[in-house]
Parts: sequence; C-alpha cells; structure tokens
Amino acid sequence: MTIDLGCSFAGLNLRNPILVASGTYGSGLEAAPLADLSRIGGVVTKSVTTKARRGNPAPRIYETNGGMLNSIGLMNPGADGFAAKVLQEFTHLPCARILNIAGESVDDFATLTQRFGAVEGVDALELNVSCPNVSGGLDFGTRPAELTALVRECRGRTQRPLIVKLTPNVTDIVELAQAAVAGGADALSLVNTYQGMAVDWRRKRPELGSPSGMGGLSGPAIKPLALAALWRVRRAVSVPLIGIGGIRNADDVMEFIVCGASAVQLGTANFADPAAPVQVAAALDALCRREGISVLRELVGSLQVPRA
Ligand code: RRO
Repeated sequence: MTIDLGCSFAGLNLRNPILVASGTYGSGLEAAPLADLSRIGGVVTKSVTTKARRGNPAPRIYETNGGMLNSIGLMNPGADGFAAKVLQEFTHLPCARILNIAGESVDDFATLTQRFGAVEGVDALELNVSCPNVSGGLDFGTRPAELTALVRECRGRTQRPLIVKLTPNVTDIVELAQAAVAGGADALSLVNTYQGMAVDWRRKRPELGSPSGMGGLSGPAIKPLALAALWRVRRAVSVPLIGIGGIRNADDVMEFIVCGASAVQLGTANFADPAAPVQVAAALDALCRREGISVLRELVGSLQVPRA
C-alpha cells in the first residue's frame, strides 16, 4: 500500500508534514550531515533580524521535568551575515525552506520581508512575533491591532506564503490568530514557548542567565497546552495551522493532525537527537501503514468533541 503523507497548503508543497521548528536546527546546514533532510517536509531557520544579535548571557538552556527552558535571546548573524554566509546553501536544502524573521518594529519586518521575500529557494516566510526572551519580543504577538497592521505591511511586500508564529503568552490566543488572518496571514504556526522560570533557591538565583531571569518553556510538558491552543484556534479561523509543542513521536504528530494541524514542527526533540525529525517522519509512515491510513491529510481536523 502506498502511503500519501504529502501536504500542500498556503502555497507550500511538503512531502510529509514534519518540519523543524525555528531556533532548534540552525538553518538546517548544521544538521545536514546528521539527518537526511530529503526525508522531512521542511526546515524553519533560526530567526533572522535586521542587525546581528549576540543573544543573552549564559546559561541559555536549562532542562526541566518533561521539557526545557531557553533564553537564547535571538542570537543570529543579522540579515547581512545571513545573506553572506548562509542563504545560498540554505536555498538548496532538499526540503521546503522557510525563513523565520523577527524585528522590533514594523519597519524591521517590512525590510526583511522585502529583502528575502522574493529570493529563489525561500519557499515561505515565518514571522516571529512571539519571542519571549528579548525586550519587546512579544509586543506584536500580544496586541491584535498592531499584529494586523504588521502582517498587512509584510503581505504587501512578498508573493510567498506568510506564516505567522503565535505566542501562547496571551489571555486569548484566538484573538491574535484572528488578527493575523485579518492582516493576510496564509497560515499560522502555534505555539511558541511558554514563559517560564527555574530557580536555584540555595544560590537564590535563576538558573538562566537572561536579564529577566526567565525563559521559554518547550517540550512534552507543554503538549497538552499546545493541543488546546491549536484546537481553539482551529475552530475560529480557516487558514492552515502548523502545530508545535512537545512533539516527539508519530502518535504526537497524529494528535496535532486530528486537532486540525496541516503540518507540525519538532523543536525540543532535536536537541536530544538531530535525526529526530527524520525518525518521526519514518515512524509516521509506518504508523499510517499499520492503521490503514492511505492519505494522511484526510485526517486533518477529524477530532470529534461533543458540543465542539
Ligand atoms: O531566541 C530566543 O530566545 C527564542 C526565540 Br527568538 C523564540 O521565538 N522562542 C524562544 O523560545 N526563544
């Protein structure tokens, strides 16, 4: 039996729904010797900003029960550094290539969209309006009217698919999802990390070195929260959704798919094993075979909840 794991949405054609999440895989080039990227759907780069950023003081990663805190602080080589050292190779990766961009102003996002939004081999842009670890990183992702204006500005500057990555650190993620769609988002990815903290009470210090002492929580601990966020957004908007949050295996992928995700991103799992996305893609194929699922996309959004 042939298993069709393919998904096409928002102008993207993926061989399977497994993507790697921004910030967990560099630009894909680093992982290429360890993982056959022709076996996954695509790679999302670490966020690129207009200017290079050195990131937050160490420690930047801290393992928690069932998860991980990070406070990288948007470290990246900036648009010029990315264009000079990474872009060319990135655009030749053998899977979908999604460039994640971040900024402090509408102008930053507009400039980056203009610069990279027509580059051959950049298949889509993901707007990161949801970094919890830098001052101002959440501004756009938490204010609906500003988010709509930001997305609209970027929408006018590229023909490529625009994915907006949402933060869960809000009272009502549905409101932000609707705001992004109103601005012209082609798809939404959710969720970015949950603001969290770990402390060493004996030293009376946070475990992370960020100026706020806080970081972003990811990994299996957040999966139920992420599923609930995705399910709520699924019922409120009609654009394709990309599910993110603690996905480690093929069953996790299926949970997001039935809740309404057209694709998923693996993040924290990549820190333990950069080959995780390839393994999960293979396991998904095997799972579909076992379960008699010949066309995976037919299950997107098939969850049934009484009185949903
Ligand atoms: O760089 C980071 O600290 C970071 C970013 Br940009 C983000 O979007 N989410 C996150 O957990 N960390």
